[in-house]
Amino acid sequence: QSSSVNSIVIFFSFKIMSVLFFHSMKYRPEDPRNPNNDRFILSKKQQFVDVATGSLGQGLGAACGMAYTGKYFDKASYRVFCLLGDGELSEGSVWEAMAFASYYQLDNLVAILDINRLGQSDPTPLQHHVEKYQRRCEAFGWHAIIVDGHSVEELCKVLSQPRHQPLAIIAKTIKGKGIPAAEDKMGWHGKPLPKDMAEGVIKELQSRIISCNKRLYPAPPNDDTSPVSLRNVRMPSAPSYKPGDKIATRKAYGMALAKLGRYNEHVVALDGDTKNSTFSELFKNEHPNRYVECYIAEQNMVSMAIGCAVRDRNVVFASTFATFFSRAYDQLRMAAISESNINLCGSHCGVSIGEDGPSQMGLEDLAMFRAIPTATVFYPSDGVSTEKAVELAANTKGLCFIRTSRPENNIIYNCNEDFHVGQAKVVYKTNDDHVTVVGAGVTLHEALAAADMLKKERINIRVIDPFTIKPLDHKTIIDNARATRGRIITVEDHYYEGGLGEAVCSAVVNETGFTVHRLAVSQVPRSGKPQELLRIFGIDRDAIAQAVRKVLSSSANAK
Ligand SMILES: Cc1ncc(C[n+]2csc(CCOP(=O)(O)OP(=O)(O)O)c2C)c(N)n1
Ligand SMILES: *[C@@H]1O[C@H](CO)[C@@H](O)[C@H](O)[C@H]1NC(C)=O
Ligand SMILES: *[C@@H]1O[C@H](CO)[C@@H](O)[C@H](O)[C@H]1NC(C)=O
Repeated sequence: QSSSVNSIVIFFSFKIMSVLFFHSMKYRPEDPRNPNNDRFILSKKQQFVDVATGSLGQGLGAACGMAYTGKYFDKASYRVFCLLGDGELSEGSVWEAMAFASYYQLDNLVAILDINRLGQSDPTPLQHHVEKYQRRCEAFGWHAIIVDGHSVEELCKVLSQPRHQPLAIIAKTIKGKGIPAAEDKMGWHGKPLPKDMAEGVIKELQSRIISCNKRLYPAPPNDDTSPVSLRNVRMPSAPSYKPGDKIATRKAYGMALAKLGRYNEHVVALDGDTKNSTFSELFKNEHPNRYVECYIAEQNMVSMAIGCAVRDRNVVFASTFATFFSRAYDQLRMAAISESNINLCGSHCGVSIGEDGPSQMGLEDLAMFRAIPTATVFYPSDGVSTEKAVELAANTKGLCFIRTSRPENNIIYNCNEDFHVGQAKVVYKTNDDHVTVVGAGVTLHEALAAADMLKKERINIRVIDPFTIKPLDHKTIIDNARATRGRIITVEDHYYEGGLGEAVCSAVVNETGFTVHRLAVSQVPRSGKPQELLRIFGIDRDAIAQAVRKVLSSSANAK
């Protein structure tokens, strides 16, 4: 039963798929992931080959990543074919990808638009007006050809043409063709045919297969894609910061990425017109051929990253302001489903960016990335740990997010300090501490300043830098907090929901006698000076010192 249902679903794009797989594509059928093979992306639903689809509108962006890699990084002859539905052409992300492909002249990319007139609950807005699709594609810089999507001859012919531009094949089709009861009719989307109807259709299909005794073999690909090894992408030397140096972690990110790229030729960087804010421009300056400007199209940038990382061709780092990854959250969620290995750097986190105001502040990004099962979330607090985060991210599977800050802060670590994913650092301690404070990024520095202030009042606190928020080092936090009678204060430049404080709460949920007091941003902020905003939102040194005093006086009262 289930195999017959699959056959019928495939049947809807039967001719297009057959022509691609038995006429146009070059590949080794016994080795589907061979780097020389042409790529195929079934954007219009179903899990297939390199990237998971199903959330519509994302396939062409991933296809752009594969085509860009083929043309500019691998410099190989494989081609990329992407089959799209007409329903998903209402997604803006498709048109971000269309603009990208023509700007970068991805002449190794073919998009086949299956114009079957029907979506899920309604006909598509343009129905069968194929000439309107053609004009749109042409306006985006593509060569666009209309064909009868049920004509094998027409499909073969158009797919054989030489190309100098990305090619859009606008295939006019009838949804459910060959099944009289379902042909061109609403109400059949995603539904299996009833058993008797399915049997009839399968019989009809089989009769056609039997009548053809010619065997079809795909053409083998050219073996012109060099093997790549992405194992052990290392920095050849330790960071070279000096105690007393001040640097913003966003700048340390750019310096670290440029350094990593110096010794590893498959490291590539993407950015969305923010390179002089995220400092990915330091990578671009040194490695211009391995930098891809994705312009202000963050959804496409994330899909591009996924496409570039496919088949382990590149170690990809994509950067923008942390907050702008929120508009690509669906792409990030799908990256997890695709088991994609991509690295993202979000700069300008929190209110500490200052004057640029709330629209530019990343205040939800920890919540967003923590919720993704395959994600590792780095939140480095100085130049040394940022460089280590970049190196670790390059070697960590899944989706890695590095959260960077705008203000300049002191170097706090020794250059030979060892860092690991899931390993926190105790950055300040005495043998008589009363409260454990967990901070990261700018708030770690505020916590250190609070420790100095409180020392004058003879109150000692312990300060912990989690380094990774996910996975969080439960053991270090619990062991140290136990030494401060279970008293914990968390302080973060992020909204309360889903951030550092909630991560620490869930780490200690089973401990008895622990209390967690959280400091975070509770309202939509405004523009202001960084230090002013830290004070107004209660996450600066004074707020931390005050919280420590309060925790101590309330536990004294409780006795
Ligand atoms: C979604 C998003 N991505 C990136 C940015 C960062 N950013 C702010 S202004 C700007 C350039 C905008 O250029 P344009 O639209 O031409 O504006 P104009 O030159 O007229 O100021 C960028 C990339 C942003 N604010 N929003
Ligand atoms: C980025 O570069 C542009 C062009 O040189 C400049 O106008 C802009 O101020 C720079 N932005 C930042 C944040 O430095
Ligand atoms: C808390 O205890 C429950 C029940 O034993 C366990 O499943 C869970 O993993 C524990 N959580 C943590 C964070 O230790």
